Amino acid sequence: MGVLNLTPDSFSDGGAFVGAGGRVDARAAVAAGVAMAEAGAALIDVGAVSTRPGAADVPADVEWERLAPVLGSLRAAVDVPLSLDTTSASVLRRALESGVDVLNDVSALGEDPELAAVAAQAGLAVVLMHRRGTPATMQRDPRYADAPAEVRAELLAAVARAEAAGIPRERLLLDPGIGFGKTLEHNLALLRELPALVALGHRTVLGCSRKAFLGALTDAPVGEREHATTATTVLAALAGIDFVRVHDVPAAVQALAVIEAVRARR
Ligand code: PMM
Repeated sequence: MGVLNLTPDSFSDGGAFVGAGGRVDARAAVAAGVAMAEAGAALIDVGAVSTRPGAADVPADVEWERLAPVLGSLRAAVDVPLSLDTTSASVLRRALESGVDVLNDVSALGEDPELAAVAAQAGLAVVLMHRRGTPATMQRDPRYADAPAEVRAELLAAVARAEAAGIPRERLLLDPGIGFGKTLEHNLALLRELPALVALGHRTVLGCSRKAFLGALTDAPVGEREHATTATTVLAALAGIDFVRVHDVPAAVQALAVIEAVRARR
C-alpha cells in the first residue's frame, strides 16, 4: 500500500506535492502514484490531512481542495485500487465520484458518525485503524496495562460498529495504528504480538513507514529510515499481515518478493 500524502505538513513526506501558497502540484502527485503502481503497489493510499502528533484539524473544504485535482487523474492513470485516508464523511462522499475503492479510517469509525453509512452504501472495503485520542492529544502520556490486548479489543469493538452500520466483515481490514497514542514500548509490544492480531481472522494492515519510533531506535532522521522500515515490512510479512503501508514501494516490493518466494517453495 503506497502512501501519497497531499499535505503540506506530514512528518514523513510533508510538502512533497504542495507548492507555494499551499496548492497541490497535481501533476507531480499523479506521477508519484503512477510510479508506485509501476513499482508493484497493490493499493495507493491518498491522504490530504496530516495525522502526525499535534497536527491541527483541517476543514473538510480544505481537505477536498487538496484531493480534487489529484483523485480523478490518478484514477484514470493507474489500474490499482485507490484508498482514501480520511475521517470525513463529506470528503468521502465527494471522492466516491472519482472512483475510490477503500476507506482508510484512522479513527476506526470513531470520529464522524456518518462515515460508516457512506462507506457501507458505496460497498467500500474499510481499514479500521486503532488510535487513542486525536492527533492533537494522542502522544500525551498514553497508558495501557496490556497494549496489544487492548488494541485488539478496541479493534473488535470497531468491527462491531462497522457491522452494525452494514459493512460486512469480509470488507474490513484491521490496523494496530503504530504511533497513534502509543509509546515506543507500546509500538514494540504491538509488533511482537502481530500474530495475535492476525489470529483474529480479519485482513490486516500495518503502517510503520519512517515513523518516529524507528528514529528513536536508530537515530536516523526521517528521510533515512528506509532500512528500518524494511525491517518492519519483514516482521509484518512473517506474521501474516496482508498489507504494509509504505512510502518507498520498491523497497517493500523487493523485500516481499523474497519472503513470498521462500514461502511458496516450502
Ligand atoms: N499512519 C499514518 C497515516 N495514515 N493509516 C493507516 N491505516 N495506518 C497507519 O499506520 C497510518 C495511516 C501516518 O503516517 P504518514 O504521515 O506517513 O501518512
